[in-house]
Amino acid sequence: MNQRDFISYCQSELGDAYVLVESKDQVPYLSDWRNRYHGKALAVLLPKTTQEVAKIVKACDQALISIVPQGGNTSMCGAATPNDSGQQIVLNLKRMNAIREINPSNQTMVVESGCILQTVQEAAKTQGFLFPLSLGAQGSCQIGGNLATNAGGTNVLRYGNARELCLGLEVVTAQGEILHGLRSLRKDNTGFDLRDLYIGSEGCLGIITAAVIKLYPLPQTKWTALVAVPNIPATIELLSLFQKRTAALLSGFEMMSKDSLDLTAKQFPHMKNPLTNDPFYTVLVELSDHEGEEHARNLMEQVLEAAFEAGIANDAVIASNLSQAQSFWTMREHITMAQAQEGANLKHDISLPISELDTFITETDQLIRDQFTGVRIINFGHLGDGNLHYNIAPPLGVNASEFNRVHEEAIHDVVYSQVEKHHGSISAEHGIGQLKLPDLEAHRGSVAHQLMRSIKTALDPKNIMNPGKVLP
Ligand code: FAD
Ligand code: 2HG
Ligand code: ZN
Repeated sequence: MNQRDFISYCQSELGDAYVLVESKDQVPYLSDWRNRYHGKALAVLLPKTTQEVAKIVKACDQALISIVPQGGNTSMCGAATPNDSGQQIVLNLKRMNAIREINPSNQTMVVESGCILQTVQEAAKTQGFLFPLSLGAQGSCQIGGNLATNAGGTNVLRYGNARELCLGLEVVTAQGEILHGLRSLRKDNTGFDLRDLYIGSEGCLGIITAAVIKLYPLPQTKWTALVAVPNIPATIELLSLFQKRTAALLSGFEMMSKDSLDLTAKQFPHMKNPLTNDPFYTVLVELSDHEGEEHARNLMEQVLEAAFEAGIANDAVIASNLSQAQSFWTMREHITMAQAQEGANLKHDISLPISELDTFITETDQLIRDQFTGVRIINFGHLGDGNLHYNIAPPLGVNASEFNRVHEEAIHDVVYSQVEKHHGSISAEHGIGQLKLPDLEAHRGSVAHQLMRSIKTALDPKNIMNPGKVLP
């Protein structure tokens, strides 16, 4: 099948309206969220059913056309952007957005991969359930993209990341076969775990078309506080204190440095930190509870009191209503938007053993400040998971693209060697995509890298699934 026959075939299978071949129609699908990568596509395809996806993949397999699966296109590492050859197709799942089933007694939901995360959360809520995956991009990212990246977010310390929230998958393999794995089982040791292979595979092994996801009882109350903390050791002690005293009630523990909140207030002046005296670090703590209002509120007050006594907190404000709690979260989630508005920046989505966080930050801050005078370290993240977003913005007044062109590699080298030294990961939750592809082998080691390669070759021998991402 040549390319022209391929396009005609897609048009006959999907309908002309869902095969975008004009450049003007393709624009939203060809660049990444951070505007770092720009590609071209033979066509952007918008299938509606699993059978349509299977037919397209079979045709791609025959015609040797490579496929870039795409969800909400919110990847932070260029994972869903085609290359600039114009020979790849983008297969965007947004029309596959049905909620196939909500099963209250099994506490599961079957969703198609193109469902927007927020829609999934809302559908669960209407039945009295919580779907806990929660991230700043939830209004546009899709559940298929979340599973393909094993997304994390702000609820991981209580409920786990996307992998832990998924029981089964329906996948179209690289040969266009349908793997019917929508099993709603909490125990299932029947051979190798295929589901876990596809989760986190960033579109390089197959296309996730539907998933069985786990639901949880909706908490009756949530209490949210902002806490001023003098330094990182105090932040870690505060985390331990909350873990000991509130156990499973602790559902959020986010850290924001002074510089990250200053930047957010600069770009969004109505999002000022309500804590006065410019704390060095501000922690957002959330407790989720299934008992009456008083229970978690009392716990929050008691733990904060203990924290003041121990000298690990200087100040705190407990949200008095839902809208104030929401404003705390909005401020936290706008750090990324503030950075984007300020200009291009260098991101490091890293994780470390919590016991290493203090030395990592002290040493790395020093190294970066010594070697790159005037840069701004925008450090924030999911501290409860040991996950930092250790981002570097150029010095004020300096052209960002020029600065990054000259210094990007050297800055990554400093941060990533520190990550190695402290036994961390160079990608906690955003994935590898094309951004971190050159760093993966050195980081994971040649044996792990070769095993990944063997898996890729076994499942996608013609290398048509998202080539150029994750593995070279
Ligand atoms: P896309 O960006 O479209 O694709 C991502 C990868 O998945 C690509 O490799 C793509 O090929 C593959 N893919 C997509 N759909 C499928 C499918 N159906 N089958 C197979 N492969 C597929 N991430 C976090 O983990 N935690 C956060 O807190 C977080 N916050 C964010 C905040 C903002 C403001 C933004 C812009 C991004 C954030 N992200 C975060 C990153 C991003 O939102 C997540 O990686 C998300 O899971 C990607 O979903 P998506 O639907 O946009 O996928
Ligand atoms: C978050 O936690 C996201 O807000 C984005 O993972 C992080 O902008 C970033 O670096
Ligand atoms: Zn994050």
